[in-house]
Amino acid sequence: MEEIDFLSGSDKPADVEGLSRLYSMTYCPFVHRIRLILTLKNIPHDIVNINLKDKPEWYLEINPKGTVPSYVDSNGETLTDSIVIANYLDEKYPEPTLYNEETKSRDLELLDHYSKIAVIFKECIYDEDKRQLEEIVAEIMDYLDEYEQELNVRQTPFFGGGSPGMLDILMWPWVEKAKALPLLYKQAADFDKERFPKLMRWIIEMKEQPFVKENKSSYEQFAQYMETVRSGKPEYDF
Ligand SMILES: N[C@@H](CCC(=O)N[C@@H](CS)C(=O)NCC(=O)O)C(=O)O
Repeated sequence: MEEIDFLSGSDKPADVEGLSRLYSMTYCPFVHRIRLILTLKNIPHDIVNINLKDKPEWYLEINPKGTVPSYVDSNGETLTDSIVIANYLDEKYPEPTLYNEETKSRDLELLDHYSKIAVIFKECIYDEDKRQLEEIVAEIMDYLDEYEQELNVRQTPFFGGGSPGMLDILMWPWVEKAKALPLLYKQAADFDKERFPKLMRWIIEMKEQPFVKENKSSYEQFAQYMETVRSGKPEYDF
């Protein structure tokens, strides 16, 4: 079902007995968060892609905000917003658990701060940030200092400890897509790898995780997709 993009005028695809459903859009980083969790926790589900430019009417009954991701559990419970869905899945499917009690409150704080990076990223990909990319990357690096320091304090490869936890997973989609920025800006920008030795190691370790590999998306295709969005005619297939 995943290949089709459902748009206005389409019929809602029938629910599959016993399966939960993720409403998705292939290039959405917020959806990517949930796909990572569904894979890691081995949760049976199907995926329905929504055309966000021309949304099906029935989708607004599931999520009146019209955003993806939305998650409809096999028991009919409906959740919207990636962090709400992520926390719900972690409670319902505790294996592996994604929070450590000792670090949970700091994780939530860091997650909250991370939304600043997500906002900058969004403004960049929609061509709303007219600064030079070098300046934008400098600002992102300033935000990332806190994460480098945190890995130094924790002395573990992941924020979650010896294996990825909630913060690692919820941060990842933007890291994986970061190389799209120079393509979209057609400008180079130096990321100071020496300033972030722990984060650079973290990226290598994250890339090695089977659930990350399974959901890997190409930043080149993401950039191509964003070019089509900027031109007003989003295309989902390359
Ligand atoms: N806070 C939401 C943000 C979701 C979001 O912005 N999704 C975008 C796609 S990446 C979307 O659905 N945009 C369509 C729209 O806003 O109409 C979350 O964490 O799930």
